[in-house]
Amino acid sequence: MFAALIISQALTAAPVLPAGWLKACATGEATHCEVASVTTEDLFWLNVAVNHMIKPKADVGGEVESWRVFPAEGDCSDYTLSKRAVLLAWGVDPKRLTIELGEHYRVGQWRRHMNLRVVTPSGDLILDNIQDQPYAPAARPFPWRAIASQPSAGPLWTTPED
Ligand SMILES: [Ca+2]
Repeated sequence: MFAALIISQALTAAPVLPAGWLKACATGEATHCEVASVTTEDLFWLNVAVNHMIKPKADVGGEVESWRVFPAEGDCSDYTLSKRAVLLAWGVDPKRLTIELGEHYRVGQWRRHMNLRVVTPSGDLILDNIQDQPYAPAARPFPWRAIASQPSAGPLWTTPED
């Protein structure tokens, strides 16, 4: 209930994170985007902003999966890369950011999905385009089976631990 209230406010309130600034920072068109620190509240607002800036659209079947930063329309990979790009522009340590590639069980079948996992002082949080509220790995909204993960500052791709 509380989370639903926050999300409702987020969608009706004046933008805390201007969309143009987020996009410019992520694409390198704006410089000096670093912030002193990134709180869990900042992660929430970032997740809300990006989730509502990109119009949901699945990749066309049969084509190579496209991963883009702030396209007008896109899917989970595009939301994930866009959030990651903003956090890197904000100066977040790349070691705190992991792209999670896996499958979640939703609407009766396993579906390929991608999230951004962020290490915070109070534990990991996952930024997902499925919902605006970031969540802990133990509180995933759908059953999840991991395929691989890409720590920004680590090996290219690894088999995740969970
Ligand atoms: Ca994609």
